Amino acid sequence: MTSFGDNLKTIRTQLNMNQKELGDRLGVGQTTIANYEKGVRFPTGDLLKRIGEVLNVSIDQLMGHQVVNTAEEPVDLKAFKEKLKKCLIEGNEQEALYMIWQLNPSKDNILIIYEEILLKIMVDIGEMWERGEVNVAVEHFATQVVHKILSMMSTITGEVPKGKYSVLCMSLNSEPHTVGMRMISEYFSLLGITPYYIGTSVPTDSVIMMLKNKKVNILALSATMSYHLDGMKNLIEVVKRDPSLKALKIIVGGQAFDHNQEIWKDLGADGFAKDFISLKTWLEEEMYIDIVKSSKP
Ligand code: B12
Repeated sequence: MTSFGDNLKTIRTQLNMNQKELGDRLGVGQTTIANYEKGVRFPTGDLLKRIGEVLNVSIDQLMGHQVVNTAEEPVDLKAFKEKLKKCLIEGNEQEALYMIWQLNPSKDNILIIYEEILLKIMVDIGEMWERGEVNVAVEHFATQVVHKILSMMSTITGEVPKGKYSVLCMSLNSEPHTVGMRMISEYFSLLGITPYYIGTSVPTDSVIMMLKNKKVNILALSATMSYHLDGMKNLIEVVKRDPSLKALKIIVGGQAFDHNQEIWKDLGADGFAKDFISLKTWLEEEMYIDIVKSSKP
């Protein structure tokens, strides 16, 4: 199988089209095309489809595939997950993105992709790391590709009606585990709640400023390692003490709560959710947000 970048270059030059001409047709710069051809970037969402249309070739030809399964065929989830995991472990980012793209991510299958595929792959990789079968570099690589997949999915799941609520999403202190919070933030977006995802290691005064400037309604905090729970408690205390943030609600989650799900109460939070569905229930039952009206999942 030849790479996407090589195929793009071959097909483009066969058509006597230079990088700028192709970029103009697609509404992107010449350097973007150059980066695709060098294999340092990969087109997300509709762009891959549009490249195929402009060059008059199928996506399979662009990807160098001879035979592919289409998303209309039922997907064997277990086999799919294993194949995708292999791509992540072997460093095959392009193939990984393409596999997800082929699933046609939509509001109807997004939770399956999150929970049955991406989450399970990350848990498997964690177990492989524990057994010494993969090293930290592989774990980091897989994480970065999952972040890319999440970005790609958010561009192709389609327009979601924007509601009046917004949420600031972050992990605590130097918590390096960010995929869970990122996924949850994408999920908020699908529910029509505008997310501001700010990652990890953000100083408290910047967090407070953003909560105020963006008039955020919900603060979502994630911790995986239990030693970040103290930091979570401190941040919650500061936020709750601020009179201008009285209406703000705080929801917490992450693997740090796996051993004792009740500790969120001691932290001063307004709620805890262990996964996507319990988050949706909390939003509906505690925040009285009418999710059904605004979006599908
Ligand atoms: C990738 C990874 C890393 C990467 C993180 C990169 C990144 N940018 O994320 C790196 C390599 C940096 C890393 C480092 C470490 N890791 Co690590 N890591 C993982 C791994 C393999 C995957 C994590 C992941 O992405 N999971 C998938 C996501 C989707 O799941 P999730 O985070 O649980 O999120 C879900 C829910 O929890 C919930 N949720 C999460 N946040 C929130 C927030 C809200 C508001 C809500 C409502 C819900 C919610 O929603 C999500 C969807 O259901 C896990 C294995 C595992 N079982 O998860 C180990 C794991 C978490 N790591 C572990 C360890 C021990 C470490 C290290 C301490 C290793 C070391 N000795 O150095 C360091 C941490 C050092 C530090 N500074 O704290 C252990 C933790 C065990 C524990 N609890 O004590 C695990 C479980 C591996 C293992 N089996 O031992 N790790």
